[in-house]
Amino acid sequence: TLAHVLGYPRIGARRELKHALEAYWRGDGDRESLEATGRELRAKHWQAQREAGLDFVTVGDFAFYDQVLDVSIMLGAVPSRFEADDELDRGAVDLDTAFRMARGRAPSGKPAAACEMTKYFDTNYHYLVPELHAGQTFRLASSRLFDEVAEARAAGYPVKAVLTGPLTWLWLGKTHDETCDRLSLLEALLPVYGEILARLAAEGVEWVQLDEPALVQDLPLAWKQAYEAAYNALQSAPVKLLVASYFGGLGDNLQVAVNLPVEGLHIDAVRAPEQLTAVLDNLPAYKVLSVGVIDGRNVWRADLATLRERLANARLRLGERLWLAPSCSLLHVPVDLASETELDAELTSWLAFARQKLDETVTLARLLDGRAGAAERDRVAAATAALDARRASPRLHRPAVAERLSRLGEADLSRANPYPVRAGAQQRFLELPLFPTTTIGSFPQTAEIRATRRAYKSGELSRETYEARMREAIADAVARQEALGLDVLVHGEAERNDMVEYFGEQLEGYAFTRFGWVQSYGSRCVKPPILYGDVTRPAPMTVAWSRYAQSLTERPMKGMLTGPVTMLQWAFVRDDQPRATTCRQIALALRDEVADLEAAGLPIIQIDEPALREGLPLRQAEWQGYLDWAVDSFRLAASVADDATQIHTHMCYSEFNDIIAAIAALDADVITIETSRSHMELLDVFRDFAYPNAIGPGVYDIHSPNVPEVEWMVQLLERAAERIPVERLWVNPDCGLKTRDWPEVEAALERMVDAARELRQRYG
Ligand code: THG
Ligand code: ZN
Repeated sequence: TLAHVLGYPRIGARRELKHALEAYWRGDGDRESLEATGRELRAKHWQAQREAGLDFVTVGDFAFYDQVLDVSIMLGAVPSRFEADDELDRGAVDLDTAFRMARGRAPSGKPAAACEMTKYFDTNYHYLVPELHAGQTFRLASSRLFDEVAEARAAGYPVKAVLTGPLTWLWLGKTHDETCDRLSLLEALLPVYGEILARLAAEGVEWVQLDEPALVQDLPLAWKQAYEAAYNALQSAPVKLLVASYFGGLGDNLQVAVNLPVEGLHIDAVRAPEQLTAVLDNLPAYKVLSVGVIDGRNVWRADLATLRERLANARLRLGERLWLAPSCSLLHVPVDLASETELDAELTSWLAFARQKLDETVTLARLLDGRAGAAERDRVAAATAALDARRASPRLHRPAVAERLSRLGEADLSRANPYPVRAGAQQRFLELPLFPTTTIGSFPQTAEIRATRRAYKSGELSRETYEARMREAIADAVARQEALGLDVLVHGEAERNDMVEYFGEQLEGYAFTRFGWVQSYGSRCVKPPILYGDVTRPAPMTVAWSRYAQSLTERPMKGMLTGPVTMLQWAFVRDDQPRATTCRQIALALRDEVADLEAAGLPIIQIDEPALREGLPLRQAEWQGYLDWAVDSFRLAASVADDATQIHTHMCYSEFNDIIAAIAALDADVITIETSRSHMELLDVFRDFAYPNAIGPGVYDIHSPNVPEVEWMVQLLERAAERIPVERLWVNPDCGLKTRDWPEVEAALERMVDAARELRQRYG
């Protein structure tokens, strides 16, 4: 049984890639030292794979920014606004072009619209969306992959190359012109894929993995047929192809997938264990089946003894044609558990990060082959003992939590009165003008604020000094907002590292790591907390900061919380109970925080749910089940508030069409959303649905450093007013401001307040 991985994390155990990239972008380090860091990281990762005993090293999973972007570049799919004059002549696209596409710079150095970035399937990883247009041509425009193959071969490693397959690459792309169907570009694309495969063969590669996770989604008929046609066209390539599906089951695409004219298929047997039998029953006799059995999306240690039993039949039926791997690329888990010297020993024994998952994969392969020695047997025994201990651990269960959940009824999920009644009570108390102005919550995280937090965490700064400094930052933010004339203020979140990690650190049932970074996009990483046990809130989490902020002003202050779905979605979640149950537990903890904020005198409480939409299952048939518990969880957290307390929520994606009913069912009094880039056309769905509550459509794009014009924002709000009654419109930026700096924030907000005043005159 051959053991391999679909991909390995590339940031490095100490985020070496992040540091090298940011140094290069700052101008502190040349291209050669960046390339050297890349080579060192690849060498380390291949060595880890071989040390663990994998049969191949995987080449092509490395990328300086994003692996989908690298495929776009290899295919020559570079939008013209990024193309340097001499690039076409040179024939190869430069790494700096890739960075310009990702970061939004023209070759001249002037700003250019960056390529759109969006979530990769249902992960928290963002890829750069391929920009497609009618009549597009493709060409082999980068030799990076071949160079990396040569690098691995020179080091003596057996190589399996990987890149995104042609259908999934098109599936992930977007055309801006409605008349252009992405699929129409396939014919032009395939010859370049053919060329890539031939070049890989010439470099001595036997196996090429083509990632096709689109196979686990609902595909239109034309796409299913295109799979067949595309792989027929690639059949003559002088390499063996392994088509990799992951993140779910093949479902109605199973026949298409098993019958593709390729030498191997990878399936995800973690998310969809039930499909193993069906695939075995349908797999042509010549084909390799790579079974993804080690969880590539979570951090729990694998139950090797149980997996061995589950796979015995597959081994019997497939013999040498069975391969083993983690379910998907290990990009989505932290690098190495061995770095976590401060995590308690018991919890550590329940976990496996990328490096440990290599060992698990190899051990299982050896067990199935009957070539397990003492080392493998020890590993199995250790895993069994740790998992038995985990199941029996009193740290997992807090009976009071289950009991409290079981006592909840419908009444606990609803506010006392419907929105119109609440809105009246709130207005009597808040006395806000028409078109009230506010911001989303965070203000610039200055270098000083970050340094203060680091110094406090490392013990250099006392708690008293730290808290005093944070109070200064809050007072500063409040003073600036008063001077700007904003109507509803925020404290600015200086004390928060990340909107999920901050709460995770204060809740029981969560653990957090020191080096458990996972790439989010480019050089940016997040450190998802590990949700291992029943969730409780030992003490209020935000009340002291919010109360202090409110004490500084007569104007209403918003208390700021991260919602239960986002807390779940951006964490590594326990796998021993339904996610819905875990989400409700988080919601209960937040419910207590809402009650405490209200009691502390905060008249408005915002519960952010930016991850609500990305939590949608990859198959539409499962959407409603998810939305039901997701909405219930939000309502459970929010509905403890009095009628007169105004509940806000914020979401920062822009596709509401699919889920507008669920958004309305949240029953937040005010929702702030990202709309500026669509010229308010996104509000059409709210109008058509007759969305009943108040909306703050973002009036400027905070991702751009440009300061918006007053007249521009006035026009946007007039367009909004054509769709939403003015009594229910708010005025705000389209997202939090923590990544910006103060001068541009103040300049933009000043104009935003002017725009609101102008509108009050027109509509007042
Ligand atoms: N938190 C978490 N997940 C997220 C976001 C978040 N996913 C979606 C979106 N926001 C991703 N955006 C970012 C933006 C900035 C950073 C990470 C993800 C970032 N990270 C710091 C870095 O890499 O240097 C580390 C942060 C820290 O010091 O804790 O800047 O907001 N969970
Ligand atoms: Zn946002």
